[in-house]
Amino acid sequence: MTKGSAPPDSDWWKSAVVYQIYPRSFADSDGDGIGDLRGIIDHLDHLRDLGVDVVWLSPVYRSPMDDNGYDISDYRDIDPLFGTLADLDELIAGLHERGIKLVMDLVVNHTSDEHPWFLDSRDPSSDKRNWYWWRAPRDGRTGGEPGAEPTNWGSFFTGPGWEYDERSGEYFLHLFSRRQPDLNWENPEVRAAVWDMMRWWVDRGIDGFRMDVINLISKTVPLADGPETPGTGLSYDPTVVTDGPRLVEFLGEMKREVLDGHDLLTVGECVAIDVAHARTYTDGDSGFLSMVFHFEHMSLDSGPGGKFDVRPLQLPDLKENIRVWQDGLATSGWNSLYWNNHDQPRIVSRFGDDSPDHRVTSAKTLGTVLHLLRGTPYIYQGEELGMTNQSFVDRSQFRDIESLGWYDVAVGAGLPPAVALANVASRSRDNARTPMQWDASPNAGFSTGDPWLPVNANHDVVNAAAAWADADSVLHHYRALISLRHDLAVVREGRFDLLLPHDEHLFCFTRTWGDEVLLVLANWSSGEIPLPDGLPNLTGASLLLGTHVDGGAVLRPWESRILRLG
Ligand code: TEU
Repeated sequence: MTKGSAPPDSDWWKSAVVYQIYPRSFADSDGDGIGDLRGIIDHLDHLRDLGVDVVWLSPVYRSPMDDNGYDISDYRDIDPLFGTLADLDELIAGLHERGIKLVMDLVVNHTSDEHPWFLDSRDPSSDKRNWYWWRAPRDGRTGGEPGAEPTNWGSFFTGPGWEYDERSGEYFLHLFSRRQPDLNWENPEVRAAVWDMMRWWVDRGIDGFRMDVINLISKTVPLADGPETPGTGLSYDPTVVTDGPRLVEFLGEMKREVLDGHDLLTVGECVAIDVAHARTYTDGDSGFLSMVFHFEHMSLDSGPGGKFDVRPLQLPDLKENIRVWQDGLATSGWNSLYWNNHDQPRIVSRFGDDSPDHRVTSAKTLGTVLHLLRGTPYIYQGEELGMTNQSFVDRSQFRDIESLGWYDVAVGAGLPPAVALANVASRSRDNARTPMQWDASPNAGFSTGDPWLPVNANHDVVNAAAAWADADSVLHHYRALISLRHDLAVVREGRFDLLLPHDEHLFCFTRTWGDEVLLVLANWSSGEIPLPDGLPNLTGASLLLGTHVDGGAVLRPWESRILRLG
């Protein structure tokens, strides 16, 4: 089945591969050091030739950029940093010409504090006051004093989730930065305004929505304190604000008001979600979304202190988590599959081995394991090149509000700066946001100006031009993985069965579709491993794709094989 030949069906995204673009860091066409829409338009053939079916575009809307665009001040316009609506229309046309669909980012749990809705809402007598969460200080406390916040909810970016407004003597809720006030979805006017905006984009020709922290939009009313996180005086327990009592109702309304009848890809980013909720939201008959993003596999290498409480990954933990989601959504719902995005460090540096000896092989093997799972794979820009983490050696190099927030609070609480720096350096979102590496020229072909974040020094080796020219590159391996999904029903639909669950270095599983069985063998270490007992009979097996051409009884460091069993 070649791309786009399948009959139009509402589940088209089950055979699709999605490519995420973080516009600020993809390609800069006007030399201001910040990526833009024309830069993306200039590189559409890279996406066509890679073979992806969908582009997910992180926000390009008008924004004061407090959180790089996830703080929107006008949902129906493009920020001049990124271009114009005409550029966006040209991007939609250019993608569609190449058989690629466009999914836009929908950020409606919160707006920017510069959005007219919020500017109006600041006035207590405004009819927009109830479009946000305004509350009086905690009983018996004076506004602005520590502990006077209406609830003890912590922000995802560290610190209290409430900001005091002197003028009105009340607080407003912000689960992210204080410049990202949360919308009050209890208010039907808010929902109607969001549906109208979404329809406006659908009418403009887009093919779907990636919905930012969508399982935060329903808060439990009355708002109440959550369980305190030890040593913080705040509650960072995300389940206090996730999967609220009216979320299913709101998603049902969204489906009726916007999604029905449009064959859109809809993926909900869902903090702290579990399999059961994911099944409810994505069930093919009774659900509302095509799929969700969960974070469980992204927190297996961090401790109770959260994302920056860095711990080594235990491979059996990862295998078990993937089995839980593969089995959990095997008969109802659908999985999204990702290692990378604009909020996570580079996977080859995190789960793989980014040393010169093993970077390419481990990047290929990480791709093999992810793309041979059942679900819709997401490739984050640069993942197809095996891009690595940046080497951050000083606080001043970070730009990410989450990283800087955590660093300052951690050091303020007594963590030695060197330890805080090391933790942030390995997990910062800025690792994902260094400029795309197009070639070996000074700014990696990203910009003729001064990039907003420095280009990774290894761009002399790790870049698209070199990858296209090297048949054995990570990029050509990803092209082959994408073709396997397009061509083989067993890859798209086959049942997943994990093998050797407790093995600490091997990740092996089968996919079965009718009498076709694929076996995936992956050495998740930088050492050689002999093929273990407990594998299916390999007699007559044929190699569909591997990191090494010749088989043999030993798996080389980070080697992986996709075998069709005889
Ligand atoms: O991310 C939500 C979210 O939970 C992450 O920010 C999380 O805190 C962490 O970085 C992931 O481990 C979404 C967007 O993807 C992110 O870029 C925004 O900053 C955030 O929402 C607020 O809009």
